[in-house]
Amino acid sequence: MYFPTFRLIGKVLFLLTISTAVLKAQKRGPSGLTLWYEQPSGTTWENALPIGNGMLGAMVYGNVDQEVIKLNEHTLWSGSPNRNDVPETLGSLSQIRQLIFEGRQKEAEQLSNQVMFGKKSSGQIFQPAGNLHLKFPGHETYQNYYRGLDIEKAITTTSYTIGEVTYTREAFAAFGDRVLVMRLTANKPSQISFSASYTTPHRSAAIKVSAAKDLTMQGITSDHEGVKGMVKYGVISRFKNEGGLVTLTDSTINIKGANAVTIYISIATNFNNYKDISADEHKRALDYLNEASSKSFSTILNAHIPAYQKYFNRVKLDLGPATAADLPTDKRLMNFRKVSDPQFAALYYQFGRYLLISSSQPGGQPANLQGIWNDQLNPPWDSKYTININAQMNYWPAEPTNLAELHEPFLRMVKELSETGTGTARSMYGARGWVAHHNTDIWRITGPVDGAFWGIWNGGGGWTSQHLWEHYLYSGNKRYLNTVYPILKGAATFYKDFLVAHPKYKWLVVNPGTSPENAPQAHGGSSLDAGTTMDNQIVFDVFSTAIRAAKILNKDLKFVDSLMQMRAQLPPMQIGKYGQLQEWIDDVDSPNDKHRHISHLYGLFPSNQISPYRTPLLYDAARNTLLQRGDVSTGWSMGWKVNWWARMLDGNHAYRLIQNQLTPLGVNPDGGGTYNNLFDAHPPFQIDGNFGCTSGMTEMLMQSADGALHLLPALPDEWQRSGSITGLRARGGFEVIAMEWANGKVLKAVIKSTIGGNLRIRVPNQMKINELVLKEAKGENPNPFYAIEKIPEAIVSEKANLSLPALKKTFVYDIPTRSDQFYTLVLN
Ligand code: FUC
Repeated sequence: MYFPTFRLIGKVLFLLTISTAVLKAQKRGPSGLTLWYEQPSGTTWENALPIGNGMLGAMVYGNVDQEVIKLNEHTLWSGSPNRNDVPETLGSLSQIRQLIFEGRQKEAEQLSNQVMFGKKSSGQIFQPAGNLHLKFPGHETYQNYYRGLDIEKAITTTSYTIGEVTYTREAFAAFGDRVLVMRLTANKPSQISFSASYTTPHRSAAIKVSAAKDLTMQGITSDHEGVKGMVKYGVISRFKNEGGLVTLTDSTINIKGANAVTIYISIATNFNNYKDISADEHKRALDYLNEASSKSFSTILNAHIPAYQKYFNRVKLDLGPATAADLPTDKRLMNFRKVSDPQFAALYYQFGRYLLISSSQPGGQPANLQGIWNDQLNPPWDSKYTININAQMNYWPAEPTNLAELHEPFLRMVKELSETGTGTARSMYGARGWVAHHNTDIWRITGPVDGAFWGIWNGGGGWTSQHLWEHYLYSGNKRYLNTVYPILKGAATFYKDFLVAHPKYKWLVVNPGTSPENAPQAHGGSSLDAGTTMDNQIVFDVFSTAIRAAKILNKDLKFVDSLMQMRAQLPPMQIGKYGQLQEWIDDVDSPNDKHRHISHLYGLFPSNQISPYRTPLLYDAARNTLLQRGDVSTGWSMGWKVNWWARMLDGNHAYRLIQNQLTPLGVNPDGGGTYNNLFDAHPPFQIDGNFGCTSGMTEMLMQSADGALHLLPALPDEWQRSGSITGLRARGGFEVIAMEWANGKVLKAVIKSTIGGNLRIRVPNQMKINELVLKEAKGENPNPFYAIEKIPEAIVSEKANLSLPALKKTFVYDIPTRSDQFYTLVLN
């Protein structure tokens, strides 16, 4: 029998299946690297999709009849050049120190609050530029809605259908041009009709349509905490219509019946640098606009994609199958902690890299607490730079995920802090060198902010300065080291002058200090102390890097001697009665303390003072501390924990943290999570959690801080089966061009040496090179980039119950390398 209708139905079904598959594939991008949704953002900022080119940022809502694009520019900050040093501190310094040494921390805190705080600005605010609105009459009802952010191309798309017409909007922050661009099209002619206007949360801004038919907005940023707002900004949007009619009012641009429209948005300020705001913002914005708008949409887009991909494509990550890629991103997020979706973890990883590329470009400002995206006049913590963890965390992925150039804005900020911080060290503490406390802003303030509990901590300079050293360790560029050496020396000089002998222990300690934002019960709820573990670890690193840099550059040998002598008098790390790494100089930690900051594990990550191979007791104590503090916490805290568990070589625990972090906000009781647009939730949104997790995932796959280039140090069961990564960078100028694994074993690793030297590699299985089975290496790695300072023996409480770690067998090989050569290792 022959049933033609059945065959027809079959054919239609077949075609339908094919076209749905094609549509789905289009939605999620060819490699699944698209965030996409089936509904508009509505009024929720954390639903909108971020675009940015380091100088400009925008959140695209994808709302259908009332589109909104929230605009940012990297230098648009409240206030003006100012300093917040408190010279009155010097007169009370010895009294504050004395009180702390006597165990009267609360009194020391009260005195510090009187003397040091409440007089000066606690830092200025990263402020928004305003909003561009596009109103589409008659678009209230629609079908086939889609919006997505393709992070392989750095472009957002919104599309929907009304009747027979499919409308598409594409938007991106141009790499190569200094504008945001949006293009509106339809699949039928003469369909694009809308009116465009601005709104702004700023109190006063002049909005008008200019003689050149541009939509313009000019304003000035806020006064804040006694500092006059003097950053002037201009926003200029130009509308290029293809067909149709343009009419204008004083403050709106109306377009009717166009075939397509391209919108160019330019934003600029008068900011030149932290001391100089004398530029002409309007001329700047107009120059950028004229330059860009002379080019077509496709010309700008064709330049944009390769300029962006120059960074993005350096790392490709495959963690396993895209089992759930057909689901929209918010649904995948909802499911992630319950199902296996390794490709979602890879998407999140790459989203972290996308965010860094989009919010931190050479010549621009460093990524702030929200990257470059903020729509509020008074955002949480001013969206500024908190340098007792958060700003540093933003830059953890920069070197290993092959975005070293994007470290530049942060490194330049450290240089500028060393300039302003010299005055702070002198006037507040009578010390040479430079210092920064726990916050800074675009004006590079280095004085204390908020209150003694948080702000008296003075390790911000020491810690941020270590990024300069790390940048050198990855590149091996001696000329660069020479240029930053004075900053490293200055950070060490500050501590040389500032350290005092502890009357009870005789060690040299930072006083006053804190262990950021935490306080033991035993100190009456005060955070102030002398010789906290984190402060000791930071000073140890600051001295060690200054010593090593000076030796490499063959300079300041007397200075080196004095630092070595002082370093030997720093407190060693201590292990307390609960088997924990002590946070304080006395054994006063509580095993029930769940505080989000675990500052004393700075020594485990980002530093390398605690190691499973070199310091097993400290390693066990750090593990106990991590277990006592628990997993779920604020977003960034969980991001840091991914890195710590990776350094613990415990991939499964690190993975649990990723699951906790990749949980919709509100599900973790008392903890953060992730918003629909994959922004990390403290809550509120803080970008550090995104960057921290991307860094942590890198540490799970590769580490290079502990004497070797370690492949697959902490691979969780979830990613064991098979996977690959390309382009990671390791210390000593090595690049892991490609690595493939299966069943937890490294199948193949191609490593490029850029500067030569011994490649010591640590792997979970035996490997061979050129058919030669490698011999296991012994002793210290002779490569100077892998040299590690000897850590003083820990002091261990008699009550501490410690167990030496049972480490998985690894294989360690030495391969002598030459610069610009490739080395291929394969599974034996
Ligand atoms: C530190 C943290 C807070 C927050 C703020 C920006 O003060 O303790 O949790 O992340 O920075």
